[in-house]
Amino acid sequence: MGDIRFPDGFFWGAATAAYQIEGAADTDGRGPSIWDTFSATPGATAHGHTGRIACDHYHRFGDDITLMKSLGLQRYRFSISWPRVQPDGSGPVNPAGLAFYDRLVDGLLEAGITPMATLYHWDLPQAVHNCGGWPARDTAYRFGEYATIVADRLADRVADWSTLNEPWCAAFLGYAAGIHAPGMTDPGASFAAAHHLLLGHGLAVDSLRAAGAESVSIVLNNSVVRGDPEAVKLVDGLANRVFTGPLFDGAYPSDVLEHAARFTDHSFIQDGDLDVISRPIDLLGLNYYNPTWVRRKAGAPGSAAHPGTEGIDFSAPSDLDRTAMGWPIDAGGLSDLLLQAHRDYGVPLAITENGAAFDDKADADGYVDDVDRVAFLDSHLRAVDEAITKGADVRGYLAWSLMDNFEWAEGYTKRFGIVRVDYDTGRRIPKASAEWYANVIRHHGLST
Ligand code: GBH
Repeated sequence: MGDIRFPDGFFWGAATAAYQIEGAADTDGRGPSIWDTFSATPGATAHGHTGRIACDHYHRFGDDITLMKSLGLQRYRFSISWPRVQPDGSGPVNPAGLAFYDRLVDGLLEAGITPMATLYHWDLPQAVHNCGGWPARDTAYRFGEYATIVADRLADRVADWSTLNEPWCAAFLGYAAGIHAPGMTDPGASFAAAHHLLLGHGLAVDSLRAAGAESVSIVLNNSVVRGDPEAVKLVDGLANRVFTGPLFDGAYPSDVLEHAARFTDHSFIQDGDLDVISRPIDLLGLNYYNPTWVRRKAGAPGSAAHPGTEGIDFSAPSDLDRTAMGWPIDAGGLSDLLLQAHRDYGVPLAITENGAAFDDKADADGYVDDVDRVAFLDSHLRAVDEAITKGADVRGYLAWSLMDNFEWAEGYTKRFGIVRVDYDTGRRIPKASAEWYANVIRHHGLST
């Protein structure tokens, strides 16, 4: 094995999301989101943790930009909190909320870091939920309007935009499995939510184009599904094709519609919707953590996040190493993901999240020698290189995450950062993986 160099122009960075890092939940006129409500519900998150303070990035963003610069990050992917910008999710704009993202973007540009903004990373305004949330069609129109507000303000300085982060999680973890906000367990509602997320995406693409955005994308967490062909087809439909069919082919796959008919009459799909949903995009962002294994097994309960999968076993091979989340480690899945997407969608790709939680042990100075995370990132970057060598058009890589943060249902018990956050003091301490990553960026590749 020789040294690995990535293509000219291939970009390097890290990602975060608003609710996971900002804190300042009641500051400067921010309205409540479904994650404020959900995380305050007893039993919903580990130890009842919430994002009310999180990493206090809202007040520390200046130092965080300095940190990013010191690591040599070329790009920073963050999300914008809809309820900070529009506290009720419709009607009046909160000028102080928009001004925060103004300062963040200006600070990034001053530091020479290219901002990549995501409009929605799961923090739906509570007021929009109270009007029906994603299962209600109106939410898509509200999202399109919010997109216009944000794009009109920032698109003169932000070139790279994503509409949604992982609509699968928003729809199926939020409305079918109930493990994410708003905590519903109604499969029919989850299919309606998926459709309205897609419609909202299409409307937001129009908003972004009208404001002059240069590059418009959506971020998906496509599953690499391995196992029995019949089970693979079903789960691939529920995890991937239910989104990529409408987005890239302008139609729902008939097998997915037939399967979902058990839970819904599909009356939420209206004339013209698929034209809006399938507006051309410039880039597909893919988040990768691990593959999904499925096989027929009598009596298996299936996965609540994949409605109608009773009789399918979702367990991964027991010989694989696992992260602190219990997720199996399989770097090869990342090249499979990229090659499948390259073959099927005909659009440039980027890895918009990849990383892992490990059982970090900090020394007395707060330093973490996270050799396991370095090995994880190294093997996954080799998988990206392999996919590129085999022809995939991959434009860049973003590590998840810049820093430890509020890991949704797991609260602060799981750490994904390349930078440690001391939650008592708020101090940021780069881990060994951050130093290693800075070196990868400097060399534009890996040495063997
Ligand atoms: C990403 O989602 C998020 O974008 C980010 O905010 C988060 O912090 C990060 O990953 C780490 O969790 O089939 O029910 O067993 C992760 C996406 C996709 C992880 C589905 C778990 C299996 C769910 N996830 N996956 S299930």
